[in-house]
Amino acid sequence: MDKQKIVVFMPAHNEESNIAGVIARIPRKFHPDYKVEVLVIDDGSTDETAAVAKQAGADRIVSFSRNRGLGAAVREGLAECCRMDAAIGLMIDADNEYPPEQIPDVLAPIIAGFADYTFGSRFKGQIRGMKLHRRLGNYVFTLLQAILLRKWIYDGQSGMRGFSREAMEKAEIIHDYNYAQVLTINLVRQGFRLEEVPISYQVRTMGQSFIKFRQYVTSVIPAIYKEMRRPLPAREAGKALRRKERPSL
Ligand SMILES: Nc1nc2c(ncn2[C@@H]2O[C@H](COP(=O)(O)OP(=O)(O)O)[C@@H](O)[C@H]2O)c(=O)[nH]1
Ligand SMILES: [Mg+2]
Repeated sequence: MDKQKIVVFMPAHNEESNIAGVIARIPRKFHPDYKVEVLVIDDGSTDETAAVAKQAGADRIVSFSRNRGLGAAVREGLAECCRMDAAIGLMIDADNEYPPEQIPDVLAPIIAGFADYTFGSRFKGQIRGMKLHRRLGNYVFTLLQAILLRKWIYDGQSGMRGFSREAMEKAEIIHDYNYAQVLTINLVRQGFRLEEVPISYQVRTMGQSFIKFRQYVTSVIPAIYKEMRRPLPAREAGKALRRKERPSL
C-alpha cells in the first residue's frame, strides 16, 4: 500500500537565521504508514528565508510577493497541504521555539483517530524563557477561549498544531493578521475534537517576535467576537457528534 502523506508546514517571515534549524530537526520517518514532506509559506520575507529553507531541504515553498500576515499564511498553508494531498497536516513556527522532535507526539491522537485537531501544549509541558507579560497574555487569551467554548484549554496560542484532513478542509481563518484563537473557535464549534499534548518550549534567541501588544489586542479581540457570532454549519456539527472519542483510561 502506498504511504499516506503528512505535510509539516511553517509560516515564516524573515526567519533566515532560524528556519534551517527547524527543518533539520523535523523527523521524516517516524511512522511506517506515513511519509513526511515539508512546506514553507514565506510571507513576503525580505531576507533569505526562502533560499535558506530550500537549501535546508524544504520540499515546497510558497512565497507571497508581499507580507500578508500570519493568519493569511496559515490559511494558505492548510489549503496547500490539501493540494499536496496530505492526509494529516502539522503547523510549526519557523523560529525554532517549538520542538520538531515532538511532532510524532502531537500527531499521535490524530493518527490514532481520536482527535481532529491537536496543540503542542506549552502550558501542559515545559517552558523556558517566556517573559511574565507574555505568560499573562497567554493566560488571558486562553481563558477567554475556554469561556467562549465552555471547554478547558491550556495553550490557546500554541504555534505547533496538528490537523486531520477534514479539519484542514473545513477550517476557516477569518482574519489575515493571526489565526491562533479564531481557528480554534472555528474548529471546535464545528465539532472537531481537540486534544492537547505536552511539549517543551524554548523562547527564541535569534530574530524578533512579531507581536506588538496594541496591534495584537485590537486585531484579535474583534476577530474573536466576529468568529463567535458566525452561524455554525449545522450538518457538520451533527456529523461530528458521532466521531470516535478517546477511550478513558
Ligand atoms: N506569515 C507570517 N508569519 C509571520 C509573520 N510574523 C511572524 N511570522 C511567523 O510566525 C511565527 C510566530 O511568530 P513569532 O514572532 O515568533 O511570534 P511569537 O512566538 O508569538 O512571539 C514564526 O514562524 C514567524 O516567522 C508575518 O507577518 N507573516
Ligand atoms: Mg515565536
